[in-house]
Amino acid sequence: MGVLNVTPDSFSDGGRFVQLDAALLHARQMIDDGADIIDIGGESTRPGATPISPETEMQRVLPVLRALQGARVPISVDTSQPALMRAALEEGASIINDVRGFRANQAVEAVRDSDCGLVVMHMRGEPATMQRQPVYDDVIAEVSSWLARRCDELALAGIARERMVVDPGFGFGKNHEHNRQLLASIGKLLSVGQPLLVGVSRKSTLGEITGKPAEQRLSASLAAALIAIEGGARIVRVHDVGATRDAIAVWEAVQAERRPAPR
Ligand code: 7PJ
Repeated sequence: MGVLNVTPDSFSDGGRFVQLDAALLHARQMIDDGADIIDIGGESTRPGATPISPETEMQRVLPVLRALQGARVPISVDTSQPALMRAALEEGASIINDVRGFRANQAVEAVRDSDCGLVVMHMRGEPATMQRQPVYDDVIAEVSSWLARRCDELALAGIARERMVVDPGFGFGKNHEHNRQLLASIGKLLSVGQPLLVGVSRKSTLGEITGKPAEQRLSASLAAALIAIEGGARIVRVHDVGATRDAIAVWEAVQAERRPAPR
């Protein structure tokens, strides 16, 4: 899943893709580089980010989505706003990726009667405050049981489980130690029973480990993506699609040798 930020203040692309043309060029490049999904986001959810109005978010996302109609790959929209979810589905989006797990009033209704995929992410708190000393007894158990319960609730509300993917939400109400613990035990999230999506690309935890700023976290992001995949993640949400494709190709080639030969 290639990240297409259309936020002027998104931390790693620094607002370079606000312009529609630039966004489209970037999306096409990611598709050429082998992205299977493009994830368009118009709300900055970086720690400490101030909320934006639903109108602003729609104005950022919808023109890009419209221009990507007919793309070879499914388009995902990264939003928590029910109005944008509805509009995006009308404009042909295939997936709604909600960092708040469809908890907003009317979010479930907005997606229920379509057949879109849902990315159900765990976040503790809100972006403005979520990094103020989050506390967990056992981060993997708590995130895992929250995701399982949220999927149960969504299923009860009438959404087929086949439509749901879960995501522990790296950096969303988690400190660096929590993020490392989550990545170390990522496979335990498979017990939720839904495919797993992981987004660690360029995140600050990788900066903490390597001492590098966001634009120099490619190698760290590749290492983290491979750890996630080895642990069982089915989708990785990344900025650097071509490089991640190559890293995965090496892993897959080796993985093929690990399988017992058919007899
Ligand atoms: C994630 C996301 C993530 C999902 C962002 C960033 C911050 N959606 N949207 N998972 N992160 N599903 O790209 O660093 O980890 S925005």
